[in-house]
Amino acid sequence: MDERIPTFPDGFLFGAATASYQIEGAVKEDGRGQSIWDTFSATPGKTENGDTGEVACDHYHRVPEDVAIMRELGLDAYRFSVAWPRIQADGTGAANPLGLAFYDRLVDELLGAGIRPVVTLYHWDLPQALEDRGGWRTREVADRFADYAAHVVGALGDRVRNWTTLNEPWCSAFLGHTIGVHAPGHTDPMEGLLSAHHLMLAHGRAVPVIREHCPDAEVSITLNPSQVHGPEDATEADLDAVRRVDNALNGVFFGPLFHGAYPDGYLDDVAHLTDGSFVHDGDLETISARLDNLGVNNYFPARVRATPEGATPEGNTHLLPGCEQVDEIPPHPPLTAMGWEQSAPSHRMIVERSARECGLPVYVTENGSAWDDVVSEDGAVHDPERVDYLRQHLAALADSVAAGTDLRGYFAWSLLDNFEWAYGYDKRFGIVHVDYDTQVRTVKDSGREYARVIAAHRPE
Ligand code: PNW
Repeated sequence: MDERIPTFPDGFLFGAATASYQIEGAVKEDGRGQSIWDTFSATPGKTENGDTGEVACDHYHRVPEDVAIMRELGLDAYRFSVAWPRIQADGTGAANPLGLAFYDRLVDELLGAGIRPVVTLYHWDLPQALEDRGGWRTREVADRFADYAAHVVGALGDRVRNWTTLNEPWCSAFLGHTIGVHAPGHTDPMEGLLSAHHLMLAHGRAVPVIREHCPDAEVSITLNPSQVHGPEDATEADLDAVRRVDNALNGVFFGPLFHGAYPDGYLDDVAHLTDGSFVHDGDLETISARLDNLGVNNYFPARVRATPEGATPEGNTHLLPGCEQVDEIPPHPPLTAMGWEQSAPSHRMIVERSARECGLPVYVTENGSAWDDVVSEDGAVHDPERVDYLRQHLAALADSVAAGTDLRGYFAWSLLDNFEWAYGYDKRFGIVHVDYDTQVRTVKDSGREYARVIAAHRPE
């Protein structure tokens, strides 16, 4: 194993990330309303073992302890998300002071520990009441999101400068509305497209609102672009499959956000679903509002080919609009516990591509891997695979920065083992282990390794 410490320039931000529904628990406390993930996870068959976020890591009651762990690791920054239904139980109207007070305490605790808060406004917990009115399938939700943003930034904008509108709108739109494995669990290609557009519209409406309430804000969005690989001996049909999947995963967001238009050919590839009339005059101007940086989450690359004539498509990618004749092909080993390929070179490629597309500074806002971790007899959690994954990915990113990529920071996913959505608590991504019976936290070997990298960047 390569034990050299990767070197990043001065000021490079080392952080860790979480999301509200995955760690907070306390779903009925202090006036929190129901979210689409409460509904989805309570629906039989939707999550592994019927797991829900009802208790999760009980972070809602453990802020001082969790911030102390961050301090012990030496983190510069902590990326967390605000639960919309804590601020507006039904997604509209006045802000709930008790909901705001929780994030207020969290921010103060972080600042007291010298840790920069990096706040995401939406990491998938839409108020159920808005879902009942059509959720992301409707344009109206964009205005609701801008109002919600005003409440949160109005309350925290005097202390928080780093604001991210949405986490991974691709997942909200297409895992939630087309593939159906995330809340609200629908399986309609057109719903995915509409939702993607309305998510971007919500983002675009929120950007000026954030700036108004926090004039020195650094505003961003976090995407989950994926490097798309074809087979080694790609035919022309395979290359067209790669192009289509690249549009369906990446271009569908890069285009409107950074180029003011859907990518060339995309609306043609989805013409069997829509005439494009969901794009209203002015939408693309709203969506392409100027940002200060881009967040990139990446875990694994996509590998696809054209489905052979007459065959049934393999995998889920063929469900995506415009990708109907596409096969997923096997990932290259070794795989993580998620079955995901571990490719640091692909990670570097997609970070560089993202930087070119947006023309802005980039942060890796999530990256990490899941393994079947256990606390061993010595009381430690030995996770050599995660240590190796971390080293490989940091090394690839350090090389990229040295080659001129404007990458400003890295956030490990995740600070804590947590509720891994449809996979429930089976899949552990933390650099800190959580015992869900006792809520005891144990820093894993990977957490210690990350701390070692961070410490090496501190002045003597
Ligand atoms: C991200 N995919 O989700 C999320 O931002 C996190 O909340 C999550 O815990 C983490 O990655 C690990 O899964 C993704 O299937 C979920 O392509 C699924 C996919 C990508 C990202």
